[in-house]
Amino acid sequence: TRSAQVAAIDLGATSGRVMIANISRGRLELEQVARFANDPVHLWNGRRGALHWDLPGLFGQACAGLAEAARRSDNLVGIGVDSWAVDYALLRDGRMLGLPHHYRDTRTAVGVETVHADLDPVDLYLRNGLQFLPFTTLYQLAAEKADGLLDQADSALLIPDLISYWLTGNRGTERTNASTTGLLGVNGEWDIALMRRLGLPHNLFGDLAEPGTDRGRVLPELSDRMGLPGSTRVTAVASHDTASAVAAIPMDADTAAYISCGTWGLVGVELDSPNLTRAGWKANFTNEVGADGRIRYLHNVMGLWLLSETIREYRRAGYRADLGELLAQAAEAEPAFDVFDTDDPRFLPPGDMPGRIRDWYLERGLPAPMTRPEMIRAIVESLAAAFAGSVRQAAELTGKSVETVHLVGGGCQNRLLCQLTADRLGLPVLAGPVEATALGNVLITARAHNLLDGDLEAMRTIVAKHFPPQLYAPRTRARRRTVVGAGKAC
Ligand code: LFR
Repeated sequence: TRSAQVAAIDLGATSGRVMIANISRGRLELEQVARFANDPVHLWNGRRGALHWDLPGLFGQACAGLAEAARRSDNLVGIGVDSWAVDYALLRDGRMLGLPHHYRDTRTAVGVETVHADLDPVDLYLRNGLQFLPFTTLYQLAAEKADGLLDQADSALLIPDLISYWLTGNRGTERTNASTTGLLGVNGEWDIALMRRLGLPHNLFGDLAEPGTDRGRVLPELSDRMGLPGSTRVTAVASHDTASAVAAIPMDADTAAYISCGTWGLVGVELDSPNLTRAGWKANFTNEVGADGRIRYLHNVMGLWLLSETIREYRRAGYRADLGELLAQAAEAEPAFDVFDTDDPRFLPPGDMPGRIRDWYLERGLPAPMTRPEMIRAIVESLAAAFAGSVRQAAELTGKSVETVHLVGGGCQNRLLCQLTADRLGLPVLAGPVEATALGNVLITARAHNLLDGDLEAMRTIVAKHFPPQLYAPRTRARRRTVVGAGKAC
């Protein structure tokens, strides 16, 4: 049979990329055709400067990437789109009403207040199974309502669904990403009663689509402009980036935990059904929907955001800060500082990260990292401690006996982070693939086009064969005892 290609548009909070996978007889090759920065924009809204995503800019970059994909392929049959979760565009009569807000915009505080005034957080957890994150869609919508913006909209689309809509003219709400809105019940259906209770329109998002659902052909005027074959179709993949990443982790879900580490570090295990316990609620573990109906039982750890914001701040202050160099120096530095609590909400918004981290130590009368290598070391140590702590919690909360930990995404290139995570857990860390998200994306599209068949395990076997992970063996077992609760000091 002739080989075929599928393209992935993978939008992360820090950067986006377009990849193509070449697939023939169970062989899979992945090639990056475009990579671009995702720089949020501040727009004055009459009262304050609000943080938004530049969606038209991202769409333009994605289309340029698809045009390049078309040039580099001879049989491009499908396209899938994934992105970060929770954010959405409001539309009226098919037109976007203003730029989508960034989940790190501070307006959500109002939403949290109004929702929790009406609903006990435990009741909410029992309905939607989600950990508390102040930017979950339902809080954003509540803030939007308070602003009077919701009245103008007749529908909403999550970010990957918006890109798919702009590509095809067809709408739908893909299930894995819908599960991050807080409006989907643990039974898998929209929670209409919850929407009514919160005063939200119950038909904002429309019908749910499973990963693998056809979204139709690319609009002819667009596909001509990009030089795509007229037959190229768009598939709804597991469009929440973390769902795509987890789908492509070459793991044995019975004995492995995972860390999907990019801007965020998503740490947990895979389950067959939601796990709703008071202990899980307290530990802030979420039940998000994965590919093929699996449950991603995980906790959001702050992730590489701490590093990227720190580097940004150093550069703003005029230093030539190179992450690679600083990491090499950090690896040599003594781990002389306590780990800080990476979950502290002060680290959520953009800003002076090294200053905030230093404050965290000083407020407790603890010695604070002062030099740049010391700061980077403290961040990586604290992330590793938080990762290890969440792996241990995931195991305790589910009764799984975790034997290995898979670390995928950009963070798997950070050798210090992988090693320290292995050391803190006393368990082997299997690092890679770095492009797990794009792989999960193309695998679902390829399966929808019958280029591959099989269940999630079969797809994971393909990943393991073509992208063998790198082993980080724990260097010591002595530190194991320090793991419990590490990184969660307050
Ligand atoms: C990772 C991610 C997380 C989600 C956060 C915000 O990119 O999608 O899973 O909690 O971004 O959407």
